[in-house]
Amino acid sequence: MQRSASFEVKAYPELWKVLDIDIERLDKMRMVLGEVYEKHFLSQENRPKGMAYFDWVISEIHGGRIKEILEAKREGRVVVGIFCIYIPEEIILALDGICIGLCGGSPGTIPDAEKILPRNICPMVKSAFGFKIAKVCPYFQSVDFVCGETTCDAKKKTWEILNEYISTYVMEIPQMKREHDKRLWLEEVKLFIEKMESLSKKKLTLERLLEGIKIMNAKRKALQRLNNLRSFNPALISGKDCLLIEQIAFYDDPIRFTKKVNELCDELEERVKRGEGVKDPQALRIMVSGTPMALPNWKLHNIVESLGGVVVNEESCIGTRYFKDLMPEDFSDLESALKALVDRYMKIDCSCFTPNDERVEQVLKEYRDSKAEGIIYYSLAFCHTYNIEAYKIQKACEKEGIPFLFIETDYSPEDIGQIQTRIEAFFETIRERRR
Ligand code: BJ8
Repeated sequence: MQRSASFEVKAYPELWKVLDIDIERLDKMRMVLGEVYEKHFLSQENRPKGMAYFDWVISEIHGGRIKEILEAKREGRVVVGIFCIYIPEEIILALDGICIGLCGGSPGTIPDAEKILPRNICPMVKSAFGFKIAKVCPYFQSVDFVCGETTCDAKKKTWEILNEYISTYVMEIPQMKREHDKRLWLEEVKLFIEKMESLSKKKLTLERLLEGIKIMNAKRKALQRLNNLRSFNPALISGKDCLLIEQIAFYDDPIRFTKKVNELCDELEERVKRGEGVKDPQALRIMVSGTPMALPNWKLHNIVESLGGVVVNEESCIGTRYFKDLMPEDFSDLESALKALVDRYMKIDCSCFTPNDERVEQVLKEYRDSKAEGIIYYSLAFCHTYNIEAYKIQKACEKEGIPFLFIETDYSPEDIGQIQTRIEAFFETIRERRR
């Protein structure tokens, strides 16, 4: 193994061998991750002490958590890889399963994917697919199956090819929210339950489902609590650290994760009392809205915060869209619990739906709640639905007098300079309004 940076993402060559990983390549990737992490995260001043746990998760990302997952598999638990927050985690947990987010946020595996997939599709899809075919993701190598969905064309057609590498189940997500779309989604949820029941050899009961609901509600409440604390000025925690936590939410054990997020929130509440923060009270407060940023995509946050701003909210699936809605916890029968679950998931305002007007309202609400001073709309290249929906969000922002900047980008570092220049000009506009 090569010498590592002083922040070490630990190597697990023996474990990687068992998982049929390209060891040499993953070893190089973990070195790069360690260096980038040290540079962008550990260099921040006055970070809350509670971030030490999340640093530890990153240091163990290629092994520690994998060991836990493999141990759980030995106990008969089913491990499911997902790419979308529409996949009902409550059901996976209710049947004792483990849910792992596999969206790709690294440019490193895109050339692998482009040997098979077209170049002009979403980088998130290419990155994830590349991780599988290059055998450099211990999570992809550990899951029992992956559950894809039909949210966008890039994903939907990629699943057909991904199935050649790993068992790929697909849930059909309706693209409208009429009553018969909800019925279709309920049927899809029931088919998914059958799939999980046959693999786990367990039967879904109301009691089990309530357990899953309670775990997810607690996790989502902790993330809501953290997000609410971002409305204070001076900022108690950087946007980068919050994004990192939102990304880790898709890998970590949910009960431990919830406990650690709540401990961090306790610490941040103490900071409120002391009036202590991590940024200058004059730092420009920016809300990000749009496509999800999967680990280790920290590009936009790095730029915003290196220019003296602070990101105070992510209206995104790796962000508020994941945790804004909870489930009721009182049901008398399984069928009504499943109907409520369908209603809860149908509130997710992904741009793959038409119409999707509730997202406009949600963006404005989050802007007000986070006390942001401007919105950066972030769209991954070739994500047509988010890209097109920017028009409506921009129009609503103009009507409300909210400074708005649209950025379409991918994972390559090539446009960083150009994005920096545009954000600097955007900051100037916001400063003008302050004067
Ligand atoms: S509920 S946002 S997680 S689909 S992969 S749609 S970025 S082109 S991720 Fe998503 Fe579910 Fe919707 Fe959320 Fe666009 Fe890329 Fe498609 Fe994407």
